Amino acid sequence: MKKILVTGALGQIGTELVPYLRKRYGTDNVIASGRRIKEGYERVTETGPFEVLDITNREKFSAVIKKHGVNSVYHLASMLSATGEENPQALWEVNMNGLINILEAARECNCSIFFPSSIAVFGPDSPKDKTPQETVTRPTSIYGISKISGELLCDYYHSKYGLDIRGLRYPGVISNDALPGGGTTDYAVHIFYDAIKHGKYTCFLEENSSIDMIYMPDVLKGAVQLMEADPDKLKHRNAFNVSAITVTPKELSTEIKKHIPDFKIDYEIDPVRQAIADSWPNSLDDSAARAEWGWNPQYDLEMMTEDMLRVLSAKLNQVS
Ligand code: AKB
Repeated sequence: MKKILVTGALGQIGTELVPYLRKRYGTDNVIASGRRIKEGYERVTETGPFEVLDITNREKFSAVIKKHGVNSVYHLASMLSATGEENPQALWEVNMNGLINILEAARECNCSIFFPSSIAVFGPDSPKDKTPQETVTRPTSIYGISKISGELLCDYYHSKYGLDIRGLRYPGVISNDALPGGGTTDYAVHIFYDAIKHGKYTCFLEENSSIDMIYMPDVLKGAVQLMEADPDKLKHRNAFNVSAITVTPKELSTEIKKHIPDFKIDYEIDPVRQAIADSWPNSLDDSAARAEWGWNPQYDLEMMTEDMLRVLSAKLNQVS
């Protein structure tokens, strides 16, 4: 029987992954965890087991794993690219030392691990378009450096200790429940909130900055599909490129305008986030994920935009 621990359960992905996993594997078999209990997140903290857990605390982490008999960890806790540039040392502590703690605890209990990596592993020397699965990486952001180091460390723990560690390189994640915190791709979520609330959005990236995105239902489906995939079919196992939507701020605003004709976008470029975006691929080649475990995202730009506006309009109108 699966006993799953989710770290970072109150983050953008965790808030939706926990209910998804609880529905699939049973409420009591999915233990959510986060650094503190946050108000407004009762849908995660009060609908099943929840542990207050700082991943930099190795002893507490091992104790939680043992207490619940955990045999699989979805390790989502991470600092993102923009906040990482404000405090690189703090990012290293969370992203790298946190990961080592999880790998070590997993080694004791032979847990499987899901480790989300990112398009941030690529850098200015990587091919820009349809960036291949295997190519030059050499990231320049501290976040990207932590993610490529994490990928290598996960591969090492697999080959050295036989741990079953799998993971994806996420592009920007678009969702309508918890907001993303401190990423370069966050514009693609904020634009929807501002379009509905104010009819306009000021974007911190240039209009033609192309970055790949995926919509949350595909994120959830992909993570579980990879973790349930037949290991004999996985040539890579870890760090799969995945993508669904290749888009620029201008193209996204044009799509939103089809639904909100008066919507306006202007630009106030944030040099830190623009430099990060410029160092990342314009688009990814995700053929390895498609071939090895059947990655097949459902949502394209049109479907995602329509769904985001429908769900968020209902939610925001309810609040006001
Ligand atoms: C970020 O923008 O930092 C993240 C990512 C692409 O990993 N959303």
